Amino acid sequence: MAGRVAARAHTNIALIKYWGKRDEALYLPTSTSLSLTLSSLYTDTRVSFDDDAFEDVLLLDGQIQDAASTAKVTRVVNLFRERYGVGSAAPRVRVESHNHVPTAAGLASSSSGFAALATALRALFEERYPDAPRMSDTELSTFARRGSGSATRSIFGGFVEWAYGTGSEDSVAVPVDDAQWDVAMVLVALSTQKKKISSTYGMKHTADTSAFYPLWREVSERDLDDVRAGIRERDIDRVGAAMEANCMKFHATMFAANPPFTYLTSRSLAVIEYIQELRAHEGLSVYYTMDAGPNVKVLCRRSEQQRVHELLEERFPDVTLFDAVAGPAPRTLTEKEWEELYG
Ligand code: 2P0
Repeated sequence: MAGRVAARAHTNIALIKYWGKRDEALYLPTSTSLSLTLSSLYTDTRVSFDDDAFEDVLLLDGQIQDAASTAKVTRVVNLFRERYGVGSAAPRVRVESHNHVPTAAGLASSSSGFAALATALRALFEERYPDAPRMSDTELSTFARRGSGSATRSIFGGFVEWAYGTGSEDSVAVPVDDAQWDVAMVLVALSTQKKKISSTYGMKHTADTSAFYPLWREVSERDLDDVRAGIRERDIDRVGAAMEANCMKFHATMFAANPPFTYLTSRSLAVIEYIQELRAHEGLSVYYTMDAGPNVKVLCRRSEQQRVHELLEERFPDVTLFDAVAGPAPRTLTEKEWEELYG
C-alpha cells in the first residue's frame, strides 16, 4: 500500500567507544568510534503517513509510547520534513517498531531503532516526494545520528566507523570491512533491566566532570589505529586486545567522574575474569567489551564461537547468551514480510 514502508536495521557493538558530544544539538561526537554490526539483534520499524492525525504516534511492540519517547521520533521526522522540502505541511507519521533486542540493557537497541526509523522514513518520503534529491546511505547516516549517536554506525554492515568529521555533513558512517572472516560475538546478558543512568546523561556527566576525560580523545585514537590495523590484517587477537584496552579506558573515565559512577557490576567482573582465564588456559581468542550497562560482549573467532558459548553457559548457567556474527546494512521489508511477522 502506498504511504507505508517498513525497514529492518541491526544493532552494533562499539569496539572503539563513542562517549561524548562536542555539539549536543547536532550529535557530533568528541571522537571517532568503530563498531561491528550484529546479525541476530535488530529492530523492525514501519512508518506511514496519517493525513488526519495532529501528532506523530510511536508504538513499541504494540504499546503506545509516552510523550518524551515520541518527541525523539518527531525530532527525526522533522529533519526529514525539512530535507524533503515539505516543512510542517507534511502529514503526521505513525511509527510501529518491534525490537528484537532487549531494550536499554546496554545491548544497543537505540542504534538499531533509529537506523531502522531513518531507513524507513527515507523510503516513505522518497515515495511521497519523488522530486526531491535522492538521499545516499552516507547522508542517511547523518539522520540516524540525530536520533542517537550509535545509530549512525548501524547504516552499514560489518565493521563501521563513525567519523569525527568537521561538521554535520561529514560526521558520517564509513564502512570499513564486511567482517566476513573468522569473527563473531557472544553477548552475555546479565541484566535486561532498563539502565538507571542513560547513556546521554552518563556521557555528558563524564565529559563535564571526569579528571580523565581530557585524555579520552587522544588515547581512543591510538586504540582506533590499532583496531584498524588488526582488521586490515584480519588479526582477531590484535583487534580484541585494542578493543579491551579501549573499553577499560572508557570505563575509567566514569570512575574518575565527580561524583563517580560505573555501569559495571560484580557479575561483569566475574565474566571478565573468566574470559581472561579462557584466553590464558584454553588458548581461545576471546576478548571482552562492556557498554553503558553491565552486560559483557565477547569477541571471538567464528570457528570457536560454539565452544565459547558452551563454556560460558557452563560457568554462568543463569545468564542469557546471544550469538551473533557480522550483520548486514538495513533493508526495507515487504508488506508480506511485515504481515507474516506482526499480522
Ligand atoms: C557506543 N554507547 O559507542 C557507546 C559506548 C554506549 C557506550 O553509543 O546520546 O544511545 O543517544 O547519542 O548512542 C550509547 O549512547 O547515546 C552509546 P545518544 P547512545 O556504542
